[in-house]
Order: sequence, then C-alpha cells, then structure tokens
Amino acid sequence: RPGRGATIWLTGLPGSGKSTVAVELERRLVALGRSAYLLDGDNLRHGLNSDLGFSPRDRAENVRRAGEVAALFADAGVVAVVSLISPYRAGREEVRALHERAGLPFVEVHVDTPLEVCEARDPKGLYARARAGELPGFTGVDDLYEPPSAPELVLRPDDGDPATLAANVLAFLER
Ligand code: GGZ
Repeated sequence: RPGRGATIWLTGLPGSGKSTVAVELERRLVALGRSAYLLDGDNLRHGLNSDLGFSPRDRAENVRRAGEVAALFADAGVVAVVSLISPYRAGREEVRALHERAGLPFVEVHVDTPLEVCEARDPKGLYARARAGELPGFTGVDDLYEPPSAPELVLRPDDGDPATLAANVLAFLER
C-alpha cells in the first residue's frame, strides 16, 4: 500500500464551498502520490443514492451510505474525500464511530461559511428558489443544519480561497 487510508469528511451548508475544496484537496493528494478519491453528495445522488430525496430520513440514509463507502475506501488504503451537507450531528457521529471501530482515521472538517455568504454566492440559484417557496426543505432556509461540536478542523472563508483552504487540510493531515 502506498499509504494509509483515511476519510476526510467535509460538512457545511449548500454553497459553503465544500465541493470546491474537496476537488482541490483530491488533486493535491494525487499530485503527492497518494491514492485519493472524491465522494461528492451531488454525484452520489446520481447513482448509489439515486433513490433518495431530502427528507430527514433520506438524508440520514445518504450520509450512512456515503460513510460506509468512505470506510471501505479508507480500509483499502485510499484517502476518501467526502463532500456532503450531512446536516445532522448524529449521522456524522455514527460515521465517526464506524471508522473508530475499524481503526480508520476520520477527519471531520467544518466548512464554516456563514449562511449570508452562501446565500449571496448562490452558485446554482437554489437559495433564491428556496426563498421563493419553490424548494421546500432547503438546508439553511427551512431545514436544519447542525454544526459539528468538535470537528478536527474548521475552514472559514476569511482563511483564504479554496486552494488555500485545501492546503490547510493537507497541512493538518501531515501533522
Ligand atoms: C439541500 C439540496 C436540496 C435541499 C437539492 N436541501 O449545492 P448543490 O445543490 O449542488 O448541493 C446540494 C445537494 C445536497 O446533497 P447532499 O447529498 O450533500 O445533502 S445531504 O447531505 O443533506 O443529504 C444542493 C442540492 O443537493 N439540493 N435540494 N432541499 N440541498
């Protein structure tokens, strides 16, 4: 095995920038010769999780499956970079416990971009649609986001652009 596997779990509001950081992090890991693989919520919902919507129950199942898959990658020696809103603390804690039971490193990263900033960015226009009532149950508007209570790492927009934030995660991993 070229290196030890791990799961890097990015959680945050829609538009927080977690997917952009995740892409950059995966790219940097591969450039360093590590085997890394990106598991993005939006992509998983086209395949593995195509049967799931956004009810609390479906989100919990979405997080559970992504956690199981990430643990398999980590067990195979791959760094799984997961980008998922994963809004509920309990679900993330279950994924953490799964990794701990298996002796696999789990790094929870809170992409802590304030709601106002996410909403101002609104890269896909989803906040606007949610405010107009066209997207009921949108995280941050009328659905809950529970921030992590003890994440390994917090990334804030003031800390820099996505490339810098990805570099911060790498620096944390190297310690
Ligand atoms: C939140 C939603 C919703 C609702 C569609 N709430 O920015 P995006 O568009 O591309 O990424 C979001 C994605 C969220 O999927 P996740 O699998 O990460 O969510 S969770 O962890 O909560 O299961 C967003 C889009 O799906 N989207 N409707 N109602 N995000």
